[in-house]
Amino acid sequence: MFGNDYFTTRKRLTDVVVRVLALAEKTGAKKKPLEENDITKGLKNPFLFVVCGEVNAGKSSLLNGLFGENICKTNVLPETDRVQWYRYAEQDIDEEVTPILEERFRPVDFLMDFNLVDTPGTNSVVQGHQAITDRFLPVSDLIFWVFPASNPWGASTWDFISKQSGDMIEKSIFILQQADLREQGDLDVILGHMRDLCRKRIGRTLPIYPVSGKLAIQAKSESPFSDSLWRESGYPNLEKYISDVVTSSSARREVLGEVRDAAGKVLTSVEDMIERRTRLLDENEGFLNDLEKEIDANREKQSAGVSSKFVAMKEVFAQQGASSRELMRAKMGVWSTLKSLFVADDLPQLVVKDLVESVQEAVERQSKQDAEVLIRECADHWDTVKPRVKQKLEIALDDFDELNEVFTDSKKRFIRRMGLAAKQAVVNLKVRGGLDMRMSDRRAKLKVWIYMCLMLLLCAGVAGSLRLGLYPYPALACVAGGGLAMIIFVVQTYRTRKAVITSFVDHLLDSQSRFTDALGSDYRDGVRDLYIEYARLLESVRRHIVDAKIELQPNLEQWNNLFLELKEIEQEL
Ligand SMILES: Nc1nc2c(ncn2[C@@H]2O[C@H](COP(=O)(O)OP(=O)(O)O)[C@@H](O)[C@H]2O)c(=O)[nH]1
Ligand SMILES: [Mg+2]
Repeated sequence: MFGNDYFTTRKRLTDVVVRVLALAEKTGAKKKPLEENDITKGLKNPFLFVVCGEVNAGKSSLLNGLFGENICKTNVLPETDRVQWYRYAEQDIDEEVTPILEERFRPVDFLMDFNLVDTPGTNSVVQGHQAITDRFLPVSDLIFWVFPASNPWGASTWDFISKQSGDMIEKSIFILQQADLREQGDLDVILGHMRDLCRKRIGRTLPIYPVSGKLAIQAKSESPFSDSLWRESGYPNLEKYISDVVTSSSARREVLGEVRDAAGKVLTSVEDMIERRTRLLDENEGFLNDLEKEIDANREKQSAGVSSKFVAMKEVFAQQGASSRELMRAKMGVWSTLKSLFVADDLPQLVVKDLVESVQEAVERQSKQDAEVLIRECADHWDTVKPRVKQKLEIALDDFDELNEVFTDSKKRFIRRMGLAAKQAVVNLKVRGGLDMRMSDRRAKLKVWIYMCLMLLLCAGVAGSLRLGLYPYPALACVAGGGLAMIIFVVQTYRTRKAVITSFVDHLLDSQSRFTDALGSDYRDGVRDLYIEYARLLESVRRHIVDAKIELQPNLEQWNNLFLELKEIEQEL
């Protein structure tokens, strides 16, 4: 086919235009310059070739030879009086537009790119067809003036041509048809005369191609294609000329250039849109980061000053000191103490268990309150976040109350964490160890008096039963000694009880600040946990932004490709 370069570029440009429009649609960019005035339709406009000449000059045969299909009927008698306009359609349709113009639609592929106008003849008897021909000439890309080699001097064609304007002449060529009817020598003479006449009639010479439509049709119809006949027909030179016209047609190039420029403009607006969108997304991301920073700052604020939050612990410890004191007083009386000298004593364990339980309970109670306060803080903050997100990102966030459920678990976790931390902190205070030690010290001391008492009573028994010298005095003395030891035991029991209780309670009160300090890191972790849960509420917003960014990526790649392709097309043009 003629002008492959042109058609390849045009096809590429058409593809690019379709993709640029799709990308513009996707990015919301302006498509206007490409859609305006149906500029892209200009791309599809087929080339128009018009054939003029006398009846029987061989015009139809010329076209059949060129396009290799027997579309234009040929005849020794004028085939028709009408101007025939050959165009593409999916099936054969002949349509009489006026009594002298007929549209012939044919399912022949090359007609998509080339329309042909076959005229009946400059010397046709039918009036008015020249007016029709005149209508086509100005919009044509190439005009073939066909002369029969048998007699190229027919006045009607030469008259018609000399009436044409410079623009028409510019796109005209002469065809000396039926060249096979003449010897080469004759042809050379005829061509010389034609050039002279041409100069005379229109003031310049035009390219002249001596061809034989008959041989060209034969060459194409032979199987395999006959190269020698083809060369003999003179068509190769003519085809080359037509190809050059198609490829170098400045009007066509101009259309391609306009479409390319329009596509470039749309692409620029796509770039603007992508850039604007990227900037907006970056801004939104910054906005979201700021929100997250606010949340972080709130978290920091809430994590600080743990000790002040646990001032209530002071009371718990004081209370616990008092209740332990009661318990110890009750369990460290004379009888209990006496029993504890012989049977294992569980008092420290009881005291510590009681302590752990009440401290844990108190911390959990306090933590519950704290968690509620923290969640309320988050809710208040959320109330400020919602309208800002709505305004900036046009995303409607749920009410905090609807999200409150999210915090049920984290609240429980917070309380539990603090309870366990409290338990561990009490264990770390080592109250049990200290108490155990003091109790066993006490027992050791008290044991001495009890043993002494028992020994003396035993001695009294032995001395009494053996009636030793000075009877009964030694026995009585031993009894008295035993009694004294017993009295000392009782006194010591109370004295050491007081000492143990006092030191235990003092130790407890002293440890209180160490205790609250120990809770600090767990409290901070718990607060962080809650706030992580809170910040997670913004995840949908984050996802929204990330999705939009991901969506933007292929657009950017497409933009790049289209930009490069347009650059290449520009170079081809
Ligand atoms: N020998 C010869 N005859 C031709 C050639 N081209 C056309 N003819 C004959 O000339 C007559 C008119 O041809 P046609 O193409 O219909 O001419 P039109 O009236 O100008 O369209 C037909 O009988 C053709 O067979 C050719 O190249 N060589
Ligand atoms: Mg014809």
